[in-house]
Amino acid sequence: MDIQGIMARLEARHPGEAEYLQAVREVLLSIKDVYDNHPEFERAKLIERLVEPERVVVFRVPWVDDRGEVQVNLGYRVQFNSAIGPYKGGLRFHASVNLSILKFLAFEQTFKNALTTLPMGGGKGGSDFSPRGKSDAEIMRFCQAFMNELFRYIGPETDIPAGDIGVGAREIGYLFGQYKKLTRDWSGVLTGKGLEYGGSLVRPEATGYGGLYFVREMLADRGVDIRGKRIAVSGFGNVAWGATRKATELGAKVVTISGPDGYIFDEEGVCGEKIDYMLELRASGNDICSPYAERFPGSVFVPGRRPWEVKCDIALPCATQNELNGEDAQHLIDNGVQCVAEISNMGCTPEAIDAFVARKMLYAPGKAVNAGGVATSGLEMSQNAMHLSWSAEEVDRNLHAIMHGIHEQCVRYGTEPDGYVNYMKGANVAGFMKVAKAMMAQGIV
Ligand code: 2IT
Repeated sequence: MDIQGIMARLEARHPGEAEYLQAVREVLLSIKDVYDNHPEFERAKLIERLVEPERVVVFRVPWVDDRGEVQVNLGYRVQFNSAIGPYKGGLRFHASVNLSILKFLAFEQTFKNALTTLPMGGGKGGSDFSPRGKSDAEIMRFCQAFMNELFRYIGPETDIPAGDIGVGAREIGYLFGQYKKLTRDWSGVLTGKGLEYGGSLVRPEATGYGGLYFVREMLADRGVDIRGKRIAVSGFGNVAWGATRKATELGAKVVTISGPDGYIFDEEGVCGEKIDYMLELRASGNDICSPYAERFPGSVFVPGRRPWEVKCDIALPCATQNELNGEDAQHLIDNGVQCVAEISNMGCTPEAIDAFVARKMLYAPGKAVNAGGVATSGLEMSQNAMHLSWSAEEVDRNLHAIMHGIHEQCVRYGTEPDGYVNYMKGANVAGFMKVAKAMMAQGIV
């Protein structure tokens, strides 16, 4: 595989799409050897097809704010790959959203979904709409306006969106209501729904819980117990919340959470009512974590900085892409970190990953670690299709088994001759091989 040539052509065709190009480069570097062992892939121009989305829909979203002013945002749905199932992936509402970010997320989602073993293709969507400071009525009107266009492109067997940054249970409810009104169809077209209308138990917790199940297996492989470990978490949203809950339940101590305004250092641990308070912080719509320090006097707010300067055994990026760079990696390494696992998508920059892998440290990428979220969305789809709902124990048992299976795939495809498990390589190769075989079987489409 001529990685340089492929990347040069992609850069010329999609100039400035930095996150997308970063995600593609990482996967190509990981799969090169396997790919080169399959000349039939080259003849079928498999990579050239795989790196381009099957379809991208971009649309305007006009809505009226509380002052009566008309606002215009952009809406997107990137339908990246449907080789192994209908497009599946979240919607992100954030001021930073652009095509590059959604293409990287949809590309990653394709391999992540393959790793879950469930029949789901890769997609992602969203808008540059910022929920920060918006009223509930504004959120509802925006969601309705967004669905007024999106509904044409999605369906329970076509494309099933869910939440991501800025899209939680409330937004999914408004989106679902509008889809149903427009189509007169009650269907499992979105996941992350409320429990009263087809949602699945454990879906809110699933990304964080699955992440911790995965981390526990990574540590266990090296004979290390998670109990008593100090964990640095970033973010304070749904993913950080689930991760903090499960980490605490497993006997570890979470000493940080963070927001765009800085981070909270809590030596006593983010536990008990403090974890519930994360939900309140989130619901405030303010996108800041600083109020935590006023509420819990034992903790300290460190403005304008990231939590990776704190001494910890395990670092769990749970906020957004590229939130842990080479310098942060060096701080963590100097402070003796043992394990870094991305629960956010592409949480580490390539420089940070290189630093961890060069030292043969425990490092695992988002597409493996955070796959529990979308996997549980897949379980929600199954329940909707069967018109029944499973108990929390049943869903959690399935989630557990899926995360165990992903860990196994990473070990199988990522173990190097000296025994080091390169989780990035393992996840990329395992995910790629499944999608590649499905694409080969389906011809040039
Ligand atoms: O990044 C992700 O995997 C998600 N935001 C969840 C996607 C889903 O369809 O549940």
